[in-house]
Amino acid sequence: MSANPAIRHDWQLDEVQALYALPFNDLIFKAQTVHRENFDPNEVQISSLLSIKTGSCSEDCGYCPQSARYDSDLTPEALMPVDAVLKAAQLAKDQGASRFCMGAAWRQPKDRDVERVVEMVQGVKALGMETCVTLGMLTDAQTARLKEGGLDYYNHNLDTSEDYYSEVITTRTYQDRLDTLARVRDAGINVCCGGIVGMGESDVDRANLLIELANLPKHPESVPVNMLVQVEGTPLMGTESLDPIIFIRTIAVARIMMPKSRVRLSAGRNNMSDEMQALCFLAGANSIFYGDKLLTTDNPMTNHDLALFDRLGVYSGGSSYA
Ligand code: SAM
Ligand code: DTB
Ligand code: SF4
Repeated sequence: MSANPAIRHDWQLDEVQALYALPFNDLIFKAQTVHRENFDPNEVQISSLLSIKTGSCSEDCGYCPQSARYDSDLTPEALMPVDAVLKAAQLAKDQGASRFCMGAAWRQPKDRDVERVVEMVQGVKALGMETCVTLGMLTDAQTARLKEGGLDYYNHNLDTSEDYYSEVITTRTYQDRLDTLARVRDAGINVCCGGIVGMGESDVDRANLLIELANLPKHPESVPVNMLVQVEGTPLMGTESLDPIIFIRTIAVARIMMPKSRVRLSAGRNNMSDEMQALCFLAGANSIFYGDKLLTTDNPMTNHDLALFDRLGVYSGGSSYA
């Protein structure tokens, strides 16, 4: 348990529901107050994503265009060569990203894949950027190898509540995800863990996802909050879209529950207005995925994001865990 009483790991459903139910202005005020106590309120950290291995994934995640089981219009690509990855990282750096996140469509990597990823991590670090990878489930030895290779962050999402999880994914369990997260944490790698909303889950599921995240032994240093990107061919295509106000409330509640974590406004920004994103920053989001592409789907153009930052007086900054 943390020595800081503001950092809690004992959140209960009724109190999280009470936060969600606050009048919007009261909730945003509370979240912004917590935000200002812990961060520079006008600073947003920016991470760029690259899909280093695309498609043909054996898992059945119902939201994901990269699953081999669904007929999305995607061209699979083998693991990229290291030099091509470093070129993309340099471009992301030149555009202003401080962290480079490399994602692979694997259930779990092979040991030889991890060796190639370690080369990528070392090359990206040499460019002066922070590194993050998301490769699926890991063994103890693979986790240790990534730590030894200098990896800064590992992204592995819980995606939704434990109850709703089996509606979305059947090929690996919630416990599998918790086990990987524990391995990453125990190896001393920073944890990036969040979820997706807008998958047809209930209010209780959203509250329970945030409870799972906040009640981990240590809060994830980064918490990506993704709005489902609906992709043709995936089972979740056609899901009723989530009220944007509930999305903003989710950001605010995450900020209150995990006061020192970077809350990242993640997938789905391409379908959000500038005004909605401004409200997300007001609610405590202080990180984005930046660059014209997420992994396989579109993200806002970099010049649009830079113009938005300018209009909001927001600047990009460091990513240290307060
Ligand atoms: N294959 C690895 C895994 O699943 O752990 C790493 C890559 S996977 C694409 C990383 C995360 O992207 C998923 O856990 C999910 O949260 C998010 N994601 C994937 N497709 C998405 C979509 N259509 N909309 C929103 N988030 C999505
Ligand atoms: C995360 O939480 N969101 C990112 C990153 N971690 C790897 C991925 C979003 C993917 C959106 C769908 C796509 O572009 O394929
Ligand atoms: Fe595979 Fe990851 Fe997509 Fe699931 S989310 S299908 S594990 S790439």
